Amino acid sequence: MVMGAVLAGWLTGCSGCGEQKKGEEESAPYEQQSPRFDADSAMQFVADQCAFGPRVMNSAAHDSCANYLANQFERLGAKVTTQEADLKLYDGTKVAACNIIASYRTDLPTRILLCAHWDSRPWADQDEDEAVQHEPIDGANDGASGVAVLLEVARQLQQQGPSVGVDLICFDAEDCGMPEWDQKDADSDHSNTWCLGAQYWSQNLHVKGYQARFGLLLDMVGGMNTVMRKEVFSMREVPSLVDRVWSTGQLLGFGNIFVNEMGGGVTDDHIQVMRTGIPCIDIIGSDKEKGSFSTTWHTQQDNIQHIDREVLRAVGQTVLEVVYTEK
Ligand code: AHN
Ligand code: ZN
Repeated sequence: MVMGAVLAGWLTGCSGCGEQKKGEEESAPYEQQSPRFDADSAMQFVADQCAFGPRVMNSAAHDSCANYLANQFERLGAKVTTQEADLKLYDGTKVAACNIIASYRTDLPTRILLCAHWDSRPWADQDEDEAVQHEPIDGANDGASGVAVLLEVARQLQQQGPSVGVDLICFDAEDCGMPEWDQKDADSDHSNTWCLGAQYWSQNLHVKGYQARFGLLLDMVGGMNTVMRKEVFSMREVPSLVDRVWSTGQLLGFGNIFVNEMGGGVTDDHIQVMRTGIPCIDIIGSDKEKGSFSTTWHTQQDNIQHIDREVLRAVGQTVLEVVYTEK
């Protein structure tokens, strides 16, 4: 079902009246190429991850979830590679990180990269309530949502093989960047304290000389009251890819989510992916009204109760359509 086309037909008065007025050209409705993205299934993948508890570095929940993700992707027919790394947080804390990579059609040299981070933030440093700021968060939106879309995409890739190779990467240790209370010098650049798993991957590719035609990063793609604004670095580096994804979303009827608005610039895993020469954009949710990240961002409110499956659907179906229209 293509909402945009139905609405366009209604506006020109041709829907339901049987016949098209003479001389009036109605553009053919967009014909979806991809299998149907199941938002209920994606929602279950969010719930499964959240059920482990916060997936923060060096926790039992983190290890259990790593096993879960590798097992799920294997069950879904992917070739799974795990990349383990001993990394250090901004304060010197040693952490055992694990990037999880699921590959389809490894026989094909032409590849597309889809990615998201799977760890959750160890601190709710944006929470109004100071008492809970040092507690870890569920990261239902910030973490689990992007990975849930990747898992549902994997389920579809298993059922209908794509005509290009697809690699799904779950990056670890994205979200342990320096918390507010340790940012004593507001001017100094803390950007390298984020995206540690992706930094490691960019310097230790899982396949020697790995390349992909392009990459799509999914971050906070399931929050309530969310829209996708065009991220600054994505627009600066690969505007044609941003245009393609946004216009695909709009053709599928998700113009309410993929809006023609600019957002801010975000220090995110796509910057690390681009260091390898792969053009990569960030599909990142922000608050419809606020213009910045969601009100639940890095708070204890980032839980399953604040996930909207229609946002998961909009992003998931759009990503699938981009994958299945790539020849
Ligand atoms: C910063 O706020 C520096 N980066 C945002 C990247 C991020 C954090 N995405 C999700 N959580
Ligand atoms: Zn975060």
